[in-house]
Amino acid sequence: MRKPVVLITGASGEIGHGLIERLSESGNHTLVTLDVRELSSELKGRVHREFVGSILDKSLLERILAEYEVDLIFHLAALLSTRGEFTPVAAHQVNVEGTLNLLEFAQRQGESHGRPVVFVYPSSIAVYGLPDLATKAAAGKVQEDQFLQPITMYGCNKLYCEHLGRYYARHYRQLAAEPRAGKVDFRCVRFPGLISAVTVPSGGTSDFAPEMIHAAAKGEPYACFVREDTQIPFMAMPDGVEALLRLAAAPRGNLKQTVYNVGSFAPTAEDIRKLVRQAFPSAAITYKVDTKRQAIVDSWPADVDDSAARRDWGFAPRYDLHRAFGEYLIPTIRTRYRSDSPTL
Ligand code: AKB
Repeated sequence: MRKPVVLITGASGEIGHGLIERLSESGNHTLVTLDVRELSSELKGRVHREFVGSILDKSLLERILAEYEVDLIFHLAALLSTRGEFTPVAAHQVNVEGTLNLLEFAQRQGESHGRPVVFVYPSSIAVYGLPDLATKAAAGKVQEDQFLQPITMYGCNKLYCEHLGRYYARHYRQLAAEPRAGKVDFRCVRFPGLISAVTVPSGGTSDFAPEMIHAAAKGEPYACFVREDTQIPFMAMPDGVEALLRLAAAPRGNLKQTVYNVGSFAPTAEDIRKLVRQAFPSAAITYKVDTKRQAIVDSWPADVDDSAARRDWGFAPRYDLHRAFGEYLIPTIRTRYRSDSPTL
């Protein structure tokens, strides 16, 4: 008999780290992970089985399909927006072909055990593309269906995969003699920039905020690559993980849409710098604008309207900007970089 498990792809990344901690603490789930990078030694002990390999490797997915019965997938593997601009074809392969492989995997799982597979997919504010700063300022909190003209490969990939997920959930093989849709229960959140106190991001364009905080805690100078008035939404990692878990657990009937915005606070780069300097008064933070990365961040909304997520599945972030700094980021980061704590 195949074992029932939760599958997490991209498990070694920032979200995977927090998600594995939370799921393993609950003790209710058997976790199977898939990532090209090995899990940290701390996470290894928390999962039932770790597959080191690519989501593009179909024979590896076949093995997982043959051995395990999967009811819930968190498909986190992705190449982010900055990295994707250096390697757009690789980004498309991982972000689109990889997601297609996982959706097909979920479809086959659902067909084999007869239950819909809940497929939780983190999309991103990168799906938005506001044409200029005046439009961005006037738009304020954007809704799910506005300004969907992304300017990055990553944003295009995420937007397309939102549609692919909807296709698998509702219209898969619609002309076949026996309809097969309904085996993939696709649920998507559009994340803002995520800020973790325990991991440092890489390859994203919202990375200026977490990089600034971690550099200050390490006593290193930081040159912020966007202007001080730059504004996009952010969220503390525990709220991001909680959002994924809540969306996964929501009764199907409550979900009126497949894609939901989520957000917590929307500071400018200068707001973040001020809070970092309050916590680390000697932090040397300057601005050295990278006009190309700036253009990407300028195309993302200043904030998102997440009222649908609050209404349909009770999204309620714990941390606003001040609580995120005061109760999560600064205390945790101070401990993390104490000279006697182990490096991650
Ligand atoms: C990135 O910067 O690419 C990501 C994102 C906003 O999805 N952090």
